[in-house]
Amino acid sequence: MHQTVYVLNGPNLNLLGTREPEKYGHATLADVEKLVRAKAEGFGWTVEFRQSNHEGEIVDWIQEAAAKKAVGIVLNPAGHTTTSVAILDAILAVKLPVIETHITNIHARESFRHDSYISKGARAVVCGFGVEGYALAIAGLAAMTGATTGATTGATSAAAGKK
Ligand code: CA2
Repeated sequence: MHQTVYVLNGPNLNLLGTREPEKYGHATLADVEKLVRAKAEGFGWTVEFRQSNHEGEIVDWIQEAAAKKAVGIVLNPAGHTTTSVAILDAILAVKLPVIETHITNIHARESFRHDSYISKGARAVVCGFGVEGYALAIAGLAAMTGATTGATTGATSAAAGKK
């Protein structure tokens, strides 16, 4: 059965590619979704890709990911990064591996962006690689959960003589 990775995006990331391209690049969130699906497919994973401007909705999705036994979560908490005890508490409660991902290098930006609450619960952090960071986060999650490439379908696994 396919495992699922949740890729969750916080406030204003729906604007990606349409505003401030000098900071966030020209790729849209739909482009990021395509990139993530292609990367995750290589590990035999399906993707729940979502964006919300509402903190509580992100908390609900983190709990949903655990209830559905997701393999892990790639999370760009955006503007909630340095404020959200609620998202941190959800991460700590569910015990799923969370890869905190930022498009920009938050440490090279204003000091108020540096001290992430989310990092206190995340298993790893990716930042500064542009939207390619999402694909790196998927690859990192695969490495830490022992997923292998090539196991894309039951048919190919069966052909290789595996269960
Ligand atoms: O670098 C990142 O991915 C951030 O999480 C982006 C957040 C920012 O608050 C964090 O410090 C770093 C901002 C997301 C807003 O997204 C926009 C995208 C395009 C245009 C305007 C906003």
